[in-house]
Amino acid sequence: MSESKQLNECPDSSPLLVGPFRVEFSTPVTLESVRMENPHLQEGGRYKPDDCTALQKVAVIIPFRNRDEHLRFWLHYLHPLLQRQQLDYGVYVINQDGDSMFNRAKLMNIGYTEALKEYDYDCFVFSDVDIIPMDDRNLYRCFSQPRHLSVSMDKFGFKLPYSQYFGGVCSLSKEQILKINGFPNTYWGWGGEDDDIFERLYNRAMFSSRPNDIVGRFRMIPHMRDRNNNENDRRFKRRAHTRTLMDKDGLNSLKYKIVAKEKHFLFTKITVDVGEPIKNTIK
Ligand code: BGN
Repeated sequence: MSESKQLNECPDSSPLLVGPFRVEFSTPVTLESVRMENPHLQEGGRYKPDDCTALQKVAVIIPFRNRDEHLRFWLHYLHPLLQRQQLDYGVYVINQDGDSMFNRAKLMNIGYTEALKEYDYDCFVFSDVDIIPMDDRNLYRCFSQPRHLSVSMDKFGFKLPYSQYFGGVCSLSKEQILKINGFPNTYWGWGGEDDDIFERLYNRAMFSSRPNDIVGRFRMIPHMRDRNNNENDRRFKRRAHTRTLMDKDGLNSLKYKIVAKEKHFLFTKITVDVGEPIKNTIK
């Protein structure tokens, strides 16, 4: 048997990048068409370049519930982009089961934990399902500081809504995630969990690195607020306690049940029971 040939490391800057590209949501896409466009993927939405060794092993984690149409657009734009970036990557859709209030940050913790059971990932990109980059020079990988990628979104007039904003798409290495005990499990409903993560970083002497506002452009797929993702009216009080709660509320207190694990061609879908908010934890 011939030995597998020794590959060189991929270059720091991929020769396959095209820069800005057009993003639109008026032509629907199907899973079949996306599959045809991405013949080099492996089952479960996995890929690695075959002519060089990728610089990082990246798990892309998408907190999810009932957004199949958005997911199709996401897969249509992101699979080709991630391949042009020459990453060794896998796409994990973490699907919240049932109708309880949505818990984005807990789904992120679960995605981190479950992806690591499958492969030795060293970098984690967390992305909302409805946020699509417009420039492939915005690298979906990790940096010496945690990174906020979605800095210039159409819905905010292509600028940051505020300087500490950390929502949308971000990347953290395994080490960076462990330093902050992962993400909070106790933000149910819309808002505040991204600010909690920013505060965790600050408390561990890290900051958010960012691309510039040209490379960092994104489009959001227009939609109505989901059912059971109401504004969390406890978020301000909870956020005020991040510094003292971050060592207790995170990866070390994470509890969930796996309901189903499906390997689709374009992604791995993990459906989880995240439980329900405990009443009156913080008044
Ligand atoms: C902010 C929300 C973020 C959200 C952005 C953008 C809060 C503060 C809670 C302490 N933060 O206002 O969670 O990502 O808007 O929509 O509500």
